[in-house]
Amino acid sequence: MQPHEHQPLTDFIEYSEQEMQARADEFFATSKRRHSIRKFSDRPVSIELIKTCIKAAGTAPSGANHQPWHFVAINSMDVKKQIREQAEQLERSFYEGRAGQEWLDALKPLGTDAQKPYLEHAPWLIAVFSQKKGGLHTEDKNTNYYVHESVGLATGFLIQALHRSGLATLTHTPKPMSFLTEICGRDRDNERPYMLIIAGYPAEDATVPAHALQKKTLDEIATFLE
Ligand code: IYR
Repeated sequence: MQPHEHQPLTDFIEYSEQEMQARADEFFATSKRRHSIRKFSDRPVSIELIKTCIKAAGTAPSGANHQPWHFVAINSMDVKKQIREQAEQLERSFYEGRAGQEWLDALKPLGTDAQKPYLEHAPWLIAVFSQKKGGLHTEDKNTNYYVHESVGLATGFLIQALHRSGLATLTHTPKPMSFLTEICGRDRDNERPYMLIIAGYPAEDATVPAHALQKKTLDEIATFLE
């Protein structure tokens, strides 16, 4: 198959309208059960599961199908420790002033602070990197398009894949995140750390902030022009 050729769509599945609604209902119910948690168990999770979730993330749509992302899945105790140390150092300066009062007030209902023990306790940290240059082939050095949008979509796919597999997740974006480039040994010229995803089983005493359970209504988030 030449790159410019098209092939028939053979894997689209058509459902009855009733089944479609049931599937949408089920997906909504499942998505509603995903909560960011900040207390993880150290119970191990197989690398195979993580690999499959990353493969699912890699199916996300992307600008010109360049797939401008790279995932570094970290289970090494030593690397997780380094990440925790560096992240906590940054978070301390964030909470001690860099954030500013408005941001600190916005975070109050979540109860977050500079302590990030989960960065060490959770079995897996997945560092997501975006790539400025690339292409369909890893070695390509063409311009990538809609990089933020593409990597955001892939990260969303990853979070859903992890959740649907039965893992709890948390997104983490320490600022600046450049220390992840060093620790993960990535190319500082072409790649930017995009987000850190923490994945594992929740600790027995994991909680969800009431604030995080308040989701906007459909009327608030959507408009229908019929
Ligand atoms: N990165 C910090 C602060 C933080 C910022 C936002 I916006 C959040 O939604 C949650 C936390 C931290 O992880 O504590």
